[in-house]
Amino acid sequence: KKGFRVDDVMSDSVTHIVTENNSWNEIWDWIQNLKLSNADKLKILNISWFTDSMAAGKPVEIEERHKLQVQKMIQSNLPLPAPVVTISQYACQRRSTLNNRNKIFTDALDILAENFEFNENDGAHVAFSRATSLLKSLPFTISKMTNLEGLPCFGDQTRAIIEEILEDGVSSKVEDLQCDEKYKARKLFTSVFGVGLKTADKWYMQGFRTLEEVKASKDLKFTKMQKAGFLYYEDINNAVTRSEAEAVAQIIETTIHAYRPDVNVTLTGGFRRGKEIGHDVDFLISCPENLNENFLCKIINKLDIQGLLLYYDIMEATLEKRTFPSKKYDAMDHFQKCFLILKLNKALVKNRVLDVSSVPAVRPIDNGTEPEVKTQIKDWKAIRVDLVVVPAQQFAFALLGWTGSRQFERDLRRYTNYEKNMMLDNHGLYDKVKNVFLNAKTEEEIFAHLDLEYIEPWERNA
Ligand code: 8GT
Ligand code: MN
Repeated sequence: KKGFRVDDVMSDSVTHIVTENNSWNEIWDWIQNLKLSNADKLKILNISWFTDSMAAGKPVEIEERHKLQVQKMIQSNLPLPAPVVTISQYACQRRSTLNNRNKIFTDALDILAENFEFNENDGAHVAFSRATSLLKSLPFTISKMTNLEGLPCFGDQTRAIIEEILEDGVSSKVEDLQCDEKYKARKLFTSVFGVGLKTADKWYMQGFRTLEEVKASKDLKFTKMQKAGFLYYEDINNAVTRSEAEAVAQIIETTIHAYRPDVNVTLTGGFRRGKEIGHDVDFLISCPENLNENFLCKIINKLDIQGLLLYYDIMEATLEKRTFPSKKYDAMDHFQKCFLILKLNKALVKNRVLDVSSVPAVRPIDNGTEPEVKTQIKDWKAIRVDLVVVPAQQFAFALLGWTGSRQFERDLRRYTNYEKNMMLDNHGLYDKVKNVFLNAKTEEEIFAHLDLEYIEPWERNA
C-alpha cells in the first residue's frame, strides 16, 4: 500500500536494506557472500529511512542522515576505519538485557559450561561462562564466524561450538551430553532443593538414576532440607512467575510491616533484573536502625502462625566486625538469612493462568447410589524464598551483590580487583592502595567509585 514491500529474506528483488544495529561493513560482507546479481545497486540505509518512509506512506528520498556512516567513506575512496566500538571483556562494562539475540548459541554454551562446573574444570567453566555472557550482550545475531572477529572472550573451544551450530543448527557435544547418564543424573538430583553436587555424585556412584529409586532407598538418609525438597519437588521445579513473586512480596511486606513499619523489604535477584520467571524469590530486609538478631525469627514465626510456612532454615550472621572483602568471586556472604518454602494461596496471584492440573480429570457423577466423591483441589503452590537481613550501611553492596546475575557479579569483582586494585563483596568496597573502605548509599555510588558507567538492573542479565 505504501509503494514498497518489506521482506526479511534477501533476494534479487530487494532494493533497499535497512539496519538498526549493524555497521555498513557487516552488511556489505553479508551481501558479498550472497553473490547477488544486483549487489552494487543496493541501498544500505539505517532504520531512520524506513521509519521516515512508513510515516510518509511512500519510500522517501535518501538523505545524508539515512546513510550508514562508513558508506560515505567508501564513496570518497577513503580506507575503511578500524571498528570504533570495542566490547569489554567484563560483563560489568556491557549492557545485557533479556533480549538475547544469540539464544541458539548461549543455550548450548550454558549447558556445556554447567557440565564443566559439575566436573570442577574451572578453566573451561570460566571460559564458557564468559563466552556465553558476551553473546548475551551483543546487539546482533551471530550469523557467520567473521562476526566474532574483534570480540573478546572466545577461544578455540567456544568458537568450534559456535561454528558447528552455524553449520548444523546444533552442537553434537551438547547432544551427546544430554544423553550422558552421569550428566542426566547430576541434573536430576541437583534439581532437588538441598541436594548439591557432592550428594548427587554419591547417589550416582551408588547406582541410583531416578528420584523414585532414591526416595525408595532404605539406606539413604536425607537432611530436613532434602525431605522438604522431595515433598514439594513438583512445585519448586515449576518456575515462579512474576505474578507469584509479587504475591509473595505482598505477604512478606504485610507480615513485616504489621510488626515493624519502618523496615524496608526489597525484591532482588532475577526478578529485579526484569525476569518473568525465576527459581526462587529473593528479598533484602533492612532498616535505618539496625535490627536485632531475633527479628528474622519473629517474622518466620508470624508467617508460621498464618499457616504460610512449609519449611525454613535460618543461617546466623557469620561476621562480627567488618573484615576485608572476600577474595573469592563466588563466596557466600555473611548476612543473617533464611531459606524458606512458603505456601502461596493461588487465589492471591493476579493474572494466573488456569492451572489445568488442579482440575479433576474425571468429574464425579452423582448417580444417587455412590457416596459423593469430594475431589481435593490443591489451591496453593510451594515457593522458594530467600530473606537476607542487611545492616543499613551495607545495603547498597548487598543489593548489588544479590541482584546478580552470577556472571555479572563475578566480572564486577574481577574488574574491581584487576582494573581498580580494590576488593568488592556483598559487604563493602576496599581500596587497597589508599587502605580505606569506600562507603556507598546507592548502587550508583559504587559504580562511581569503580569508574564504571552505571548499569541498570535489567541490563545485568549477563
Ligand atoms: P533465579 O531466577 O534462578 O532465581 O536467578 P537469580 O535470582 O539470578 O539467582 P539466585 O541464585 O536466586 O541468586 C541471586 C544472586 O544473588 C546471584 O547473582 C548470586 O550470585 C547472588 N548471591 C549472593 N549471595 C548468595 C547466596 O548466599 N546464595 C545464593 N543463592 N545467591 C547468592 O550474593
Ligand atoms: Mn533468585
